[in-house]
Formats: sequence, structure tokens, C-alpha cells
Amino acid sequence: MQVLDKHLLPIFEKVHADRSLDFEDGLRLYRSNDIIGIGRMADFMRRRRHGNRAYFVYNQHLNYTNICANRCKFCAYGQDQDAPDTFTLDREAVRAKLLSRIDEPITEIHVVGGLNPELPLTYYLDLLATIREIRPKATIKAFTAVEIDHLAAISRLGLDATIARLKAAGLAMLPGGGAEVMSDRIHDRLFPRKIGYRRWLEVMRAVHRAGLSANATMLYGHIETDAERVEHLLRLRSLQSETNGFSAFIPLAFHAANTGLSHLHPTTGFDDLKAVAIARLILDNFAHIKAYWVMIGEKTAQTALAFGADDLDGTIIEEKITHTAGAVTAKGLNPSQLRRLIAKAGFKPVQRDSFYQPVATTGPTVRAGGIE
Ligand code: V47
Ligand code: SF4
Repeated sequence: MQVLDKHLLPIFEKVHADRSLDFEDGLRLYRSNDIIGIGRMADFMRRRRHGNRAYFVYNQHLNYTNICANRCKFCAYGQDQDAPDTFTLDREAVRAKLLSRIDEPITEIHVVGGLNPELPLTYYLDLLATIREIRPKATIKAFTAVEIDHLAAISRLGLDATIARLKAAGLAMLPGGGAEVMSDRIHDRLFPRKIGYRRWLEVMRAVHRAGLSANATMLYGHIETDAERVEHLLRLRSLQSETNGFSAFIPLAFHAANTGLSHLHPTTGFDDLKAVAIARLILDNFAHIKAYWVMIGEKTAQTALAFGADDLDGTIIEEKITHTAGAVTAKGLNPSQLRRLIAKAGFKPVQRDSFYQPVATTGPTVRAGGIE
């Protein structure tokens, strides 16, 4: 293995010796343009854990409401209560969305929404019960730490009891959103109404204590500095060393259309590959790094498999958050498209469940567009 940027040599030695990187190493990586050197180191770490395997999941996204009291400046999805295009799915609408795909071998339902002040805790428990009724075998990955905090507040049950109620109703794991970038400066400027990072970490600690796993994300490509990115990753690594409750890390590339930051440029190929590779290098106690094709596009996500990512996320089927903010990627991919992207990058495609166990796939897979 070689690096071209001599400033990366000490990092190269640490990676080989399986030693954790520190803040200065993280800054050096972000400031280097030796994308191949960074990628080779991340690929080395990725292969040490996962060999030639690259994962994907057959999942369906379900967004239950777009009304959101937080109105983060970077978000095009959340709307005021009296805005014209709001929606909140009732039980029948949830049933209809799930039943429309009932012939597909979906193993995970990914559920997130805004903070709609009208909805009581019972709405969320009913939502989980409806999903469980229609998809009894699927894993329900639902509600970011922001929604969990909101539910603990409106139910006045406190975090542990709220999580216990949700778990009893079928919640099995949490998606990673909500921390954005763990910096008070960015919080005050972009998402002042939403919980800050200390509370986000506290919620995650409680979630892990309850025996639920969770993902973690970082929203990059807006006003954050390299130092703030590295601090974010180090804060995640530190909680993980306490709880070991995180499953995957997903860098989320900011999309500006229809947001309060619409003047910003989109992320570049270097930004996207560095986000994946540097996460792989710093988060040495995270098992998985996802290249989320919805945000960075299928081609960059595929390339990211050689830059430290081991997972392309999934079929998704109907993505709303990034598409409302201008994403031009497909709203879903089918398993054969995901398999092809992985195989063409020289990796072995593994369809996984939510806990990274391989899913046996026998017989033809039926999907809306036909049989594959
Ligand atoms: O926290 C909002 C992000 C997140 C924009 O755990 C935006 O597997 C880009 O949590 N441009 C929610 N991103 C999504 C999320 C997620 C997504 C995929 C996989 C997983 C997982 C979790 O969406 C929010 C926020 O960071 N977001 N607006 C935007 N304009
Ligand atoms: Fe609401 Fe989440 Fe959008 Fe913020 S990012 S406005 S919390 S839906």
C-alpha cells in the first residue's frame, strides 16, 4: 500500500498497526487531496473486517408525516402545520402503503417523520402495531433520537419508559438521523429548535441500554468545518466505546434545493468519497459504513465500496427527505440493480437483514416492475 501525501504516512502506520486515529489525524485526512491514498487505507480497514463482502437490504421507507415543529434550515421535507402540502398517514394509509408492496420479500421497514404536535404517543404505538400486523416478520427500524426525545416529552414517561413502550410495540432499531453535526455553533445556526448533541447522545445511550441497536449519521456539505466533522466522528466513537450499540455510520450529503440554504453548492465527488473513507478510518469501532446511494448517486456509492464502505443501504422504494431537497437519484432500486453495482465493483453481494445476517434468497423476486 502506498500514499502519495507524506503527511499521511503516520496515519498509514497507525492503520496498519490497528491503532485509533486522533483529532489531528482526522484533520490531516480531510485536508489532504490524496484521495487514492486515503481510499487505500480505508479499503484496507474495510477488508480486514468484511473481506470481499458488500451488503444491501430489501427495505421500504415509510414517512408518516411531514409536519414538523423543528423546521431545520437545511430541511425541505418538514412543513408548518398550516402549509399547503402537508400529510399525516392514518392507519388505513399506512396499511395501504405496506400492502402495495406485500408481494415483495421486504425484511426491514424504515420509518421516520417530522414532529407533528397533534400526534400523541398512542399514534406511534398504533403505527408500530399496524406495521407488525401487516409485516410480522420485518424488522421495524423507526424514529430518530429526535423523535424519541419528543415522545418522552409529550408522554411525560421519561426516556427509559418511552423506549420500553415502543420496544414492546415492535420497535427493533433506530435510524441514525438527528445529530446532524455535533457542534453548538451549527446547532444554533441551522437547527436551533431541535435537540442538541448532548441530548442526542443521551437518547442513544438510553436506546442502547434498552438493548436496541441504532445507526448514526452526519449531515455534511453545508457550513461545517473539517474540525467540526472530525469532532462529530470522535464523539460517536467515544459513545460506541461505552455501549457498542451502534451498527452502521452513514454520511449524508446535504441537498440544498427548497431549503433555507439553497444558495449552497452540492457536494463533489471528492467530498463524498472522503466522507466515507475518513469515517471508515476514524470509526474503527463501528462495524459498518454505508454509502447511501440516494444521496450520493449510484455511481459514487458503487465507487465508495472501494473507499471503505461495505453497505449500499437498500431498495428503499419511496424516498422523500432527499428528493424533496432536489435529489435526482431514483426513488428505489431493485435487488438485481444493487447486486449488479456491487458485483461490477468486484465485491460479493450479500443481501442482509437489519442485523447484517445473510438472507437466503431462493426463487424469483417479484417486484412492481416484473419478475427478476
Ligand atoms: O437527520 C434532512 C437528513 C436525516 C436533508 O439509519 C437531509 O440507515 C440531505 O436518518 N439533504 C434523516 N439530508 C434520514 C436518516 C437516515 C437516512 C438513511 C439511512 C438511515 C439509516 C438514516 O435526513 C436527518 C437529516 O440529517 N436530511 N434534510 C437535506 N436537505
Ligand atoms: Fe423536522 Fe427532521 Fe426536517 Fe428537522 S430534519 S425539519 S427535525 S423533519
